[in-house]
Amino acid sequence: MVLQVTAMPIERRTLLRTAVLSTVAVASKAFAAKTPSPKDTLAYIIWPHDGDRVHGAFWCRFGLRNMGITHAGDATPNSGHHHLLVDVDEPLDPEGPIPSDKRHLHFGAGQTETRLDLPPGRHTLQLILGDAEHLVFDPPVVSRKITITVF
Ligand SMILES: [Cu+2]
Repeated sequence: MVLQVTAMPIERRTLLRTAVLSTVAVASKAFAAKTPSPKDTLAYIIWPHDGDRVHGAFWCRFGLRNMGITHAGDATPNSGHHHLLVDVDEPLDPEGPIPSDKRHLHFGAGQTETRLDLPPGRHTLQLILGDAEHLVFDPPVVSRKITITVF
């Protein structure tokens, strides 16, 4: 098989490679088909504010403009559920679902607030909306990342 390819005129090999590459590109594009988010959507953290100092456990309140909140698994257009990223610096995998662990909190019941009890020190908080399958929207609906200090 390899010998046959090598024996081909160069033009033919290039064509073949191009065909294979474009098939891969189409496949990954189809796989990456994302749920669209409407224009002018805004996710934002209502409370606390960037730079706040909070004492002990606190309520974090989630804001969302121009889209609705629903539970995980519901694919109603223009709606999703909140995720709160706590001290997450690495970018999310744009193809995969939002991870679920102590730093990636899912609010699949449609919650718009949560009580956080973080250890003393500086922390970052950022909201990102996920679709029915916990995938990021296109374009992503993500809040500004805020930094707070717990004491
Ligand atoms: Cu989720």
